[in-house]
Amino acid sequence: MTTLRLAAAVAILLTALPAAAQVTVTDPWVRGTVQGQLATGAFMQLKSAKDAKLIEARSPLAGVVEIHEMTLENNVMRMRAVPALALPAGRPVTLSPGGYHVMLMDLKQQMKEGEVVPVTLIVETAGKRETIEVKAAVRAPTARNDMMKKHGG
Ligand SMILES: [Cu+2]
Repeated sequence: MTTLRLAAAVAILLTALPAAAQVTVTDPWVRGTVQGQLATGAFMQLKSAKDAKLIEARSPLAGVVEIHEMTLENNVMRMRAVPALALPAGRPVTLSPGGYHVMLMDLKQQMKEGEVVPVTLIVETAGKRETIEVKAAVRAPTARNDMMKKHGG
């Protein structure tokens, strides 16, 4: 079992390395939470050298992580999970409050301003998967918190 896991880890490492420079992540941050709040969003700008898509995100501090999209439907902002977020070659894609975001749910601890949240992004380019480790800084839980209410968290 250990050997298998090691082999898997090496395989992931080998597939990740050649593509490591393909996607750049700028200004990653996480909205801070108040005590007892179970969900928040992670935001950043992604730019891929080649056509790619963000297919998955993970964090050790969240039990469930999804890629979400916010849309205006009948004058009401709604968010929903999307299976993937397209990253067109050379074009920056912004994850921001009110738009796409990485939803961190089932939070294991309070997100305090100034702390750093590790987030792993899985990006697929031409069938190959790349793992990107991101360190997102926690910012104040103020402003435009309305998106959180829709999750009941
Ligand atoms: Cu969301």
